[in-house]
Amino acid sequence: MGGLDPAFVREKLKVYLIAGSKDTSSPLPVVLNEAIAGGITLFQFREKGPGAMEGQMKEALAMQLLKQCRNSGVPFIVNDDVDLALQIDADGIHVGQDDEDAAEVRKKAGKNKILGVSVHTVEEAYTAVEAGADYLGAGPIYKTGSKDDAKKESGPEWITEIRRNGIDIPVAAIGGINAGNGKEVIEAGADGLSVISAITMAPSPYQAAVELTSLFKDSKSR
Ligand code: TZP
Ligand code: MG
Repeated sequence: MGGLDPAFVREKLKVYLIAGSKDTSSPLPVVLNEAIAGGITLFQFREKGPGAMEGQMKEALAMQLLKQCRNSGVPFIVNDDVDLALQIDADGIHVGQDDEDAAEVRKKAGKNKILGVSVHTVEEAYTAVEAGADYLGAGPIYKTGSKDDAKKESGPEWITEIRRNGIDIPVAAIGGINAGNGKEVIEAGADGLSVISAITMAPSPYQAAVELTSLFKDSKSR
């Protein structure tokens, strides 16, 4: 288990926007502001893909987004880049199975940063819990156009399977999730919905965030 109160993490995972500068057509800070106004509860900076920013440009954008998040009480997570996360004192780090080992990241980050780990098998899930993850990222649940090397979609059954195996830590579902299918994912046992395109490609990121938020008002979330 991670270092943070699971109830706190569960609350924060609900509407979890993930984005980098290549995921939006308007500037990312503009989209983030709208999404924050619409009620997102967590943000992950995931600067990936062809033309992604690096070095000082990446750090400057991260600082700007971090400031927006801090001003509105939305925790700020950095994807994969542990050095950047520590450098700017982000609220957390998310790593995949091909990134730095989660137990190492936990050691470097200390107890107070949120640590998320992507998992695709029950074995990986147990290992992530053991490594000190605060939450698991589970997906792709549905087909996604936002990740080139995404595995085949699992359906909400993957969430059910995690729960059936007695893994009770907070889980954020990811991959092809939107306001139309999010409810069944919550009902399968997910604590939160991680989305890229449902918000970044929406005609109104504000409205998209409002609709995702509303799913938690009448769902049987845990
Ligand atoms: N990991 C698994 S699917 C995915 C990531 C980062 C992309 C999710 O993007 P979208 O647009 O919400 O399907
Ligand atoms: Mg990764």
